[in-house]
Amino acid sequence: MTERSKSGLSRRMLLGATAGGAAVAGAFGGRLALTGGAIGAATLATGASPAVAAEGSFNVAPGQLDEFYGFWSSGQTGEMRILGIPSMRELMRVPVFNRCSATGWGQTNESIKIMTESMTDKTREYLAANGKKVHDNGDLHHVHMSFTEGKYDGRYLFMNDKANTRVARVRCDVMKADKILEIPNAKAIHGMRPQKWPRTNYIFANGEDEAPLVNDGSTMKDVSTYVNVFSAINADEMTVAWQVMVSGNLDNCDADYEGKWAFSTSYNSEMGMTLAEMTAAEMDHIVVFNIAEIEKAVAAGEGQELNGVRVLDGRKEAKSQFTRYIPIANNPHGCNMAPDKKHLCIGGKLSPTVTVLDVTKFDALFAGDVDPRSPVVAEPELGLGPLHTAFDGNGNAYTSLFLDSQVVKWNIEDAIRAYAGEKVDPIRDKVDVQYQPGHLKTVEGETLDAGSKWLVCLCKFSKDRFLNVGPLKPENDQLIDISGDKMVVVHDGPNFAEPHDAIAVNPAKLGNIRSVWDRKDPMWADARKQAEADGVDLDDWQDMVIRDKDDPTKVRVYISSQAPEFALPEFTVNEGDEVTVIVTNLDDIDDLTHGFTLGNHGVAMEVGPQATSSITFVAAQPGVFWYYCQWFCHALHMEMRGRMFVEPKAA
Ligand code: K7E
Ligand code: CUA
Ligand code: CA
Repeated sequence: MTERSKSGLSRRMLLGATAGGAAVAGAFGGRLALTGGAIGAATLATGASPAVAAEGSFNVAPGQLDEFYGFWSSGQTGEMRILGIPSMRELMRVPVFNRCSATGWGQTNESIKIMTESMTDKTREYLAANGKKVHDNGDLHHVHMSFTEGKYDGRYLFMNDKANTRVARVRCDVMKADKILEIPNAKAIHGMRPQKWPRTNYIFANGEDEAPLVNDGSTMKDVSTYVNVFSAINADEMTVAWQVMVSGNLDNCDADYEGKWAFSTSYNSEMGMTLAEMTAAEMDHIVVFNIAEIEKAVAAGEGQELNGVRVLDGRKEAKSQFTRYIPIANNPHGCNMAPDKKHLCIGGKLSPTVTVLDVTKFDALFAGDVDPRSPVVAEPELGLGPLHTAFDGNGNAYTSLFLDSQVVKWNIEDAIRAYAGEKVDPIRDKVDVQYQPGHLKTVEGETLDAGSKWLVCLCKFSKDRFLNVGPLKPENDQLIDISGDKMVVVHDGPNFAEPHDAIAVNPAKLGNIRSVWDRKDPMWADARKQAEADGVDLDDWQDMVIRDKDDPTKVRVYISSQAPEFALPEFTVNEGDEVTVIVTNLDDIDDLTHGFTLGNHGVAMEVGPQATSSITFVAAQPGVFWYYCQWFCHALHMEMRGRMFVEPKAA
């Protein structure tokens, strides 16, 4: 029955096979098969029928606004999404690591600058060798907001790209990315969290894949030369502040409420290269990073400088004051700091437990020779495949059970009492979700403002929940009402590949969101400088074509737009010219976006109210080409168009 892979471990075992046998499957007791109809049957049997679901209440009628913002990752789509909670309506998509047909992200000069200015030289050379400027993809797992004193402050959102080892920042005032940083030395940024206290000075970023630190081919198969790298990013400047080498890979991370620690889970303390090797040990670990000790060493110039970054050695054998390793049952995943400022919850994944650590006991770990497990204050057995944990404001935790396809609500203090030997059951409730949940989030649950009304649960499989759309199915982001004693699933939200994580934020924290751009926005500072050099006033009516004095094959076309007209109904260039079209939207009305699409040239961009956007291409084909505004802006939007004439080269 089981499909054995080369490693001898079957995929179905890890996903919860019905057949036992191997140690892993045995540990799970494998209740649900992923394939076949077992999930649906199990769910019906436990009574999650539509009648039950209808008990939960939420109603966001047409025209009504949602209570909360949801900021969603999109995994391999590479963008950030904004949803409304509780309606789960998708409000906006914000391209970040991906390229976007609608907005021209990855095409406009402004976005290319953001995507490339903090790229390593190696990547720039690699892309150039492949005829590209930017990567076409990203894998965005985690979106988190900047903090001030343990609470969201509405300034920025930060997010990782596992695929190309990047961290990006999105400005909350305009909901556009303004910095994309490629992290040198590390590989595959996965877990990523902002420092919570006193403010987000750092973004902590885990390197998931291990590799030689100087990865130039001089050593490749000798695994003993591999390291994993933990990075701290200066969140204001979006530069790498420092890095620490660690033993074992790094999965998820979080930070405390005192600004003293960061911590990361490691599922591969074995430093294994195959599945069997990565799951071989009884225990893996979490790594605790001592921020003050690291900062001191960085200031003193300890360690080595590599690709412009100070790298310290925090590996086990280095026995440094930078790190401590706390053994945790095999292959942990989630890493979530509770809003009680004290407890850190580690999802067991292959173990049915969540390990609760008291972070106030971490000082002792660094002070002397104590049992590395001494900060463990509870280890409740919650169900199969615990991944991530969310928190409400009342001392309860909510853990996703991947294999059981459930969310379990449990009480942290009761779990601590049970661990100390008292006869209490910390589990308060369990609810079936559809199916195989990963991250889950309460409103502002990773902050001191944790809410107790909604829980969003991001399920990896939707299976039978929606009309069949072909072999590729949507994910299922479910909304759970947690305001009562019983959790109630109240909404299914199909979602495209592939939300890993989300946060929910009170709109009161986002009072700075603009509807119209500031004409002086730094986003198009380069275009403004160029316009000044060209004697063009970027804030006034523009309808000029300027040929570069030094390089006559370069042409700049300045076009202002005001609904429903482009200032230039036509312009002429020569075949082979490098043309830069700079469009400024002079409309200053809420919701009045224009666009510029040039027919048969693959050229398109969004130009928001009061914004300037520019795009550069080579006019390689002679003839007449229409450009048009692709954003419906006016009753005469169709008429908002013009012609580019490309004069043929003299034969
Ligand atoms: Cu946050 Cu999906 Cu990258 Cu867990 S990870 S599920
Ligand atoms: Cu301007 Cu459509
Ligand atoms: Ca392991």
